[in-house]
Parts: sequence; structure tokens; C-alpha cells
Amino acid sequence: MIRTVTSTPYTDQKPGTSGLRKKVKVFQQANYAENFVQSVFDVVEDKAGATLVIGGDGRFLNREVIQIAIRMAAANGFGRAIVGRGGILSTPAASHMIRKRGAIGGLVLSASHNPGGPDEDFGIKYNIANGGPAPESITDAINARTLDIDRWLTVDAADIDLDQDGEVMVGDMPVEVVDPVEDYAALMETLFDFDAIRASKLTMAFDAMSAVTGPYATEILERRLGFAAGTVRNGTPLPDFGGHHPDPNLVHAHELYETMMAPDAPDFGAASDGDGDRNLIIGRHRFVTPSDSLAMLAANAHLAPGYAGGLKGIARSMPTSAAADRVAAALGIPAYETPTGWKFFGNLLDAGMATICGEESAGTGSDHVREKDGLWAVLLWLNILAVRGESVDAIARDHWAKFGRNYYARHDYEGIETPRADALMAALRASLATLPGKQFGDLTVETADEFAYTDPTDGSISRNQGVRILFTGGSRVVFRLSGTGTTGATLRVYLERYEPVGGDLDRETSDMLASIVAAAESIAGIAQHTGRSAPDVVT
Ligand code: VG1
Ligand code: CO
Repeated sequence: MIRTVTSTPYTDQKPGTSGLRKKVKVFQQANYAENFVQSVFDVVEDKAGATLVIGGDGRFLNREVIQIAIRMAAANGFGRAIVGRGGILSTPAASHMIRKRGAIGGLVLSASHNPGGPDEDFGIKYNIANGGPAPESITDAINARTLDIDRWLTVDAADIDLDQDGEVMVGDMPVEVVDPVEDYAALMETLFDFDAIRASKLTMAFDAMSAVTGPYATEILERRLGFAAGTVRNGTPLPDFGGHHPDPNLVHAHELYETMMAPDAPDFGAASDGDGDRNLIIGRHRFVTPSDSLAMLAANAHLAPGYAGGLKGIARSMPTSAAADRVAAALGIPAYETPTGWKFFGNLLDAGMATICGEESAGTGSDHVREKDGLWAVLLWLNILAVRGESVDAIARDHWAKFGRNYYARHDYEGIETPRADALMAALRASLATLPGKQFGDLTVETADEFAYTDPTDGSISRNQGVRILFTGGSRVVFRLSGTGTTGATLRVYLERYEPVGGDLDRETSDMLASIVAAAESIAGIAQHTGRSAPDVVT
């Protein structure tokens, strides 16, 4: 029996960079999650009889919203729901499941790198039939629907047992509870040379940050690849991630960093985020920036069986360093520059224009799914290390010697009052026309603009994607406001300096970027607008 529940709109359900993210308390308001899920379902065409994948990163509220979504899917006429056991599906595993099972789409319940728990964050993201995040045309339609929604549909049915594999009926809809790891692990075995990695006898430390990758990493790294028990740390997904931010950067994964800088460090260290789509790579005594990791993976991908045929193209988000562009040029393949967020890579991957994509925020992935994929990046690195028989440090130095080095850092100013952050961006925009030719220390502005992207496959245009100031010689600073936060505004300042082949290739990043940091302050007046003299997080 389908039941219609009367509701009224919430005005704050606009998806950001990656889905709708709010405080748990916001999601706990009457009809809040239901309104959003119904708005998604109202926008999905041809859902009658179609398959829907549902899973999440295990954070607080995950199981409750999954039960709600299952009943609503049944009432909205879906033909089948596939749910990860325990409510668990990493973002890349959900993407693969949608593709493998021919689903019409999926709900991924996650706020990714944001903290979890009763007073922290929750999120809902909708992925389409290609397995990727819904593009802006669809998220805009969902948002429009949330503003005039007046009812949601459900069936009267009890919660299902999420911990029991198998099939049960909810209303007229079969619900399959499946192993969240099996299909994903099998996919990884098709891409990488597991025998070579096993034979390499490399040692490693993997920090799952008490988030969703624990079960995936334990199965793949410890069981299938034979890494020692204990290689995976913090391997049990916890609803509050143990009270930490499941954000794999040098601030939140500092224990891993310390392990990797110690005299007895293993060969390779890595971490992933809340929903398993990001990766942090630290070799023994060598941190690799995510932008460099993208470039190095692209340059060496042909060493792994899944990429032996070469790459079709490389795509990166605009704030990501240009290191990958130099690899694309050397390989004679196209390089694409997209706005921040994985949803912009989907069309390029579907069209066969790009094979590998990446973002400075520790996201890398390929055309094997339509999301970024943390463990995929770890396995590709391991495959490369096994084949080359060299350390991460040696591979990094070799890369810079060939391509030059893009020194890079991101400075985040978190929890700024939104009007102040908006004022900073407005002043910056207003000054753009006056900047070219201006001198800041040893830097001269070449061009200054606000990034807009025209999708080469469908011609859709996305504007206001960040302010970029390019200096002569390939250095630059980019300013944008985060679209994933839940309190106030976060200003991200992306700093990059290119040092050519033969230059200073092994210096401290902070020294190399000092003049760009100073220029960023003069150009944007960060201290004056935000009242902050230093960033909260440097990655
Ligand atoms: C951030 C990152 C962006 C990433 C997004 C989702 O967005 O900068 O590169 O795609 O998070 O990642 P923003 O708008 O806060 O800068 V995940 O792993 O949090 O889904
Ligand atoms: Co994530």
C-alpha cells in the first residue's frame, strides 16, 4: 500500500560540489531527508521497474536514512533496490555497482571528508546511470523540485535486516542486500597485476580513518595482496569516525605522516576519506602532493595491465596544478581543465576523451568507474612501484627531473562569516580587469579571470568556478569558496609555482611559495576581509 505524506518545502536543499550536505540535526527535522529523496525520485525519469543502488559511508544516520529510502523507492515504483550489507558502499564501489547491475542510478549517503556524529555532518548524493554524480542540469532540477514539493511517498513496511545478505520484499519491490566489497575487489583485480605487487614484498601502512575503506582495504591489501596483518589501521567504519575528520591530508592524517617520516618507515603509506574516493600518498620519507600524484600516475599508468594500451587524455580540475598537463603534452594526448567536482569528468570519460582524472583535493580516478577512487590510486601506485622496483622518492625525483616541478599548496580559511567571504570574492572580481601587468614582489600578473567551463561534449556552460590569477612563468594563485561545508564559508586559496627542469627541484614547498602567498594577500586582502592572519589548514 502506497502512502502519501503531506509535506512543505525547505528552502536550503541546494546540492553543492558533491550532493546535499548539512548538519545531522538539520537532516533530523521532520520530512527533511524525505523531501530531498522524493525530489530526487520526482526528477528521475523512467524509474518504473528500474534498479536503484543504495549505500553510504557508515556515518551517523546512515542506516536510518537507508531504511527510509528503501520504503520510498518501493512506493515510487522502482523495480529493485540493491543495498550494501551494513548500509556500506564506498563511493567508487557504488559507482561500479550502478554500472555493473545496469541500475538507473544510486543514492550515496555520505558527507565524505566532513566529520560525522550526532552534532556533525550528513549528506545525500544522487548518481546517474553512468555511475557518476548527477550533472548540474539534474542537481538544479532536484533543487527546483525541493522548492515546491508538497508530498512524499512511502509504503508501510518494517525496517529490513541490513546485516543479512539475500533478498527480501518491501512492498512490491525486491531488496537485495549484497557484499559491498566483492564486485569492487574483483574489478581491481582486472586492472592491476596483483601477482607482481605480492611478489614485490613492499611494506605499507594504510589509514582507513575509521571510515568506509576499512573493509575494502582489509580484503584487498591484507587478504588478496598478502600485506601483513595490521597494515590497515583504523579499519572499522565508525559512525563518528572515532571523533576525527576522515580527511586524508597532512593535518588530519598526521599519524600516518609521522609513521612515514620515521627512520623505520614502511615503503609506502596511504589514507582514504569518509566515503573512500580520496587518497593520500606518502612514500617513505616523501610526501607526494595530490596534483603530483595525478601526474606521476598518468606518466606511469601504462605499467599496469589495465592501462597498458595507453591513455586517451588526462583531465584535472582547474585548481589542480598543471603538472598533469606536462605529462599529457609529453604523451601527445589532450589535457582538459574542468571546474572543481567529479561531476564534470563524467562526460569526458563517457565520451572516451579522458582515461585518468584528478583533483588537488586528493581525488584521482579513471574510466573504470565514474567517481574518484581512493584504493584504485593506492593500487596503481603499488603496481608502479612493483614494476619499477624504485622508491616513491626516486620516482618523484625522476619525474621532476623530466618535467620540472609544480610546487603546490592549498590554504583553507574555514568557518568565515558568509557575508565577509562573499565580500572578499566580490572585491576580487571587481579588481580583475586592473590586475594584468601589475607587479607583486618578483611576480608579474599575466592574466586574471573568473573560470568558466564549456563542456566539450554537450556545450553546457558552468560559470563562476573560481578566480584565477596567472603570473608570468607558470605560477598562479586561485581563489574559490568551498561548496561542501556546512557552517559559514570556507575560502580556499590554491598556490602554485612552476620550477623548470634544471631549476631548484628539491626545496621546501613553503619557501618556494612564500612570494605567491604574499601576492595572494596583497591581491585579495585576506586578513582585512576575514580577520584571519593565517590559514586553518594547509595541505
Ligand atoms: C571539495 C574539493 C573538491 C572535491 C569535493 C568533493 O570541494 O575541493 O575537489 O571534488 O570536495 O570531494 P569544495 O567545494 O569544498 O572545494 V568528497 O571526497 O568530499 O566527495
Ligand atoms: Co570523498
